Amino acid sequence: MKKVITYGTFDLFHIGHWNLLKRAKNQGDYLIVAISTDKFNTDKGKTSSMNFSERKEVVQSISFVDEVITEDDWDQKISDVKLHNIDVFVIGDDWENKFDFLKKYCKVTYLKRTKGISTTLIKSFS
Ligand code: C2G
Repeated sequence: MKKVITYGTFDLFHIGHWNLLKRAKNQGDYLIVAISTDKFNTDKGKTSSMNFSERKEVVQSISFVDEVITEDDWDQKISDVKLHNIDVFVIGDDWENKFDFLKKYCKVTYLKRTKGISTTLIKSFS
């Protein structure tokens, strides 16, 4: 079984998140999504409209998402990859090269972001 992991806040879930998760799942057979806690969001300089449990509930409800874990800090990725026997790390190309250090442990794939949609944009309409 080929295991894939990806990380994110997934606030105000939209088609960009959906496309990323769908393509991430297509890289293997089992998809783990690590969702940023509210505290880690502040570390990332982000405030989300939806709190952690709301964001987790949405992502967990997606049929092709197999497991959801929490993302508490920047430094958990290597231990996550080892602990969960991850084969592929996937994230959007806005992070291009930022996680190349994981190449020692698993395949690293940066996927094209979906154009024209972002949580910031959605917030600007509200
Ligand atoms: N994404 C995308 N297209 C968009 C918006 C987002 O492909 N239009 C992708 C991002 O590239 C990311 C995922 O959807 O892979 C989640 O996006 P965010 O919730 O903004 O996550 P981010 O703040 O980038 O968190 O440790 C890594 C961080 O937790 C990543």
